[in-house]
Amino acid sequence: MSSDPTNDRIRVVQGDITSLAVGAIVNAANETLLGGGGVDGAIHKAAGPKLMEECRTLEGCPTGQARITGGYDLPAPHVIHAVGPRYQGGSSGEAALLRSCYLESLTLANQHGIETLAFPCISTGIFGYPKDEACAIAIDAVRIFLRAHELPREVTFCCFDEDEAKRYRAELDSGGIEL
Ligand code: AR6
Repeated sequence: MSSDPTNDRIRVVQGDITSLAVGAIVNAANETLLGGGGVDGAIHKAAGPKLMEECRTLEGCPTGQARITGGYDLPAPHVIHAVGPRYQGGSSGEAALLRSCYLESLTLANQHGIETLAFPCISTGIFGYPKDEACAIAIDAVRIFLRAHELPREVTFCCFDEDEAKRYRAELDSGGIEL
């Protein structure tokens, strides 16, 4: 049973984030903002070369922060590029940096009047963040932000596979764990 009222504003879907017609999708980028593999590669491929042209003008982004661009050929009109931490064992500030990615992305969405925002599971692929911990941090950060802000109205966690989607649904239903 859900114990948190922000659950009404949080959705979990399984699939490819590049297909979502939301106000903005979040990219799990790296500090160069010049593309890569994983969801970053998929977003650049679907958005077309103009996204890279705009990213080149941004001159990178530090870990834990985010930058906004257009969405070009994507259904989403904006992309928020968040740079998650590489997992190095957990004692190098990774949790705070991951939390910061979510909060910075939400803040940018709020400042740009974006009503609906979709996140991938930042840092849990190539950057190796343990999935359970990353899920708990993501949900906790989103809940804290939504409690204090009307925008974005709705946040979607777009999980690439069904196991990840199950993890998010279970975490939402559990009402959160102690972090
Ligand atoms: N839609 C939704 N989720 C996806 C998609 C997709 N199309 N493709 C992959 N995922 P990753 P990171 C999931 O590796 O760990 C890049 O090279 C994937 O299953 O994309 O933050 C960047 O340039 C996983 O759950 O990002 C950076 O260098 C999640 O997205 C580095 O990888 C994140 O996996 C960032 O690594």
